[in-house]
Amino acid sequence: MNKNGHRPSTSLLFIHTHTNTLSTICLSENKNKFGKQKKMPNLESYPPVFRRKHNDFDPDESVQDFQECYHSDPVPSLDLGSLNLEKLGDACRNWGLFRLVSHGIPETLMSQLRSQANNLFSFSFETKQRLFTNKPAAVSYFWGTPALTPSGAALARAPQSINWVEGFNVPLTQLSDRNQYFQGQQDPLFDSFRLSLEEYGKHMSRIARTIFEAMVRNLHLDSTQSHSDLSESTGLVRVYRYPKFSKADEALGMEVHTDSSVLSILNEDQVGGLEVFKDDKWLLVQPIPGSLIVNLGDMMQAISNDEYMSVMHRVKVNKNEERHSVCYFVFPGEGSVIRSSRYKPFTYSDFQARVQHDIKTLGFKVGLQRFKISEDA
Ligand SMILES: O=C(O)CCC(=O)C(=O)O
Ligand SMILES: [Fe+2]
Repeated sequence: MNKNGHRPSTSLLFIHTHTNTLSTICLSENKNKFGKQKKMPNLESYPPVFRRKHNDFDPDESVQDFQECYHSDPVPSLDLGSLNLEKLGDACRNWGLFRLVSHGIPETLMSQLRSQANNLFSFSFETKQRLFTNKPAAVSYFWGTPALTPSGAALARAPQSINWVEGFNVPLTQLSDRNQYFQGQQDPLFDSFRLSLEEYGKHMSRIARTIFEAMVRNLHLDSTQSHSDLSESTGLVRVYRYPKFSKADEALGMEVHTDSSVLSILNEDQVGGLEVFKDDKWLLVQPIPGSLIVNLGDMMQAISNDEYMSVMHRVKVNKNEERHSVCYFVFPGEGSVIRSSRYKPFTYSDFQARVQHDIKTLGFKVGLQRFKISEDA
């Protein structure tokens, strides 16, 4: 026991005999499994519907809170510094998702961005709504659904269950316009967040373009024609906070979906919760510090003529920890027509309009099926 009456954290190493992989079992008291001190939740920062159900916070709950932290999982891992085309092709065909290492983003920038976003989330719900909802601001605030209109407002939709998430939607194009971005907010947090996003956005554009060009080579597509199938000027970032929820089995942080983008690049904290649908099963993608997760979206599946797949995924909520992630999305250039032998020619705007219509009327996205040549859409 230390002078506060707490037993110090303990960390034990185990070798899994069946896989020969190394895991750390983290045992801790009054700290979560990643060594962060547990804090009382700032309830007024949550949307009211999350507040009511949120919580049963029990400071002693961590006494039994130990977790296995795996250091490997079967998700393919690619090294951006020496991108192996064959490995990339396999990951895109069989998984539609891969882990990316040696991507060149300083770990300090990745964690700084998440922590600045967390500070923004800690504003009261009412403040977030007042500052970022239904205003012609570049940044918008949403909760309960990730489905947004092109201007960033939550999309009214046919009844469905709520997604256990809140987020900020940040288009990256006008980041240098300080006033437009945060409507002249004086708090230095807004400006430091904007500057980090600017820096982060440059890395995202570089990574997306490098991966996309490698995919074009792997698919033997005409590189001139494909160039506008990905346009960095469409890049946007969403930062998410997934509240913890004691009845984690009864809710999803984000419902089952495929992304509509060409590529999505995820930077998550160490809580975990992202699952992919692989071989008819849901598989938890283990968070690995410093790595990114790249998802292929519907546009990439269409560009590849269905050779690559846009992967189905979802986010589970955690009963002990809230989770934070930052996701970058990039799309085809405005007016760029996607042509392939399996789909009617369409632009991303056509696709987005169809998705929005389906969500409003049916409550869910139908997606690429709407554009398949054989289908009466
Ligand atoms: O937060 C995550 O892990 C995934 C988010 C996601 O799937 C999305 O924004 O489309
Ligand atoms: Fe997604």
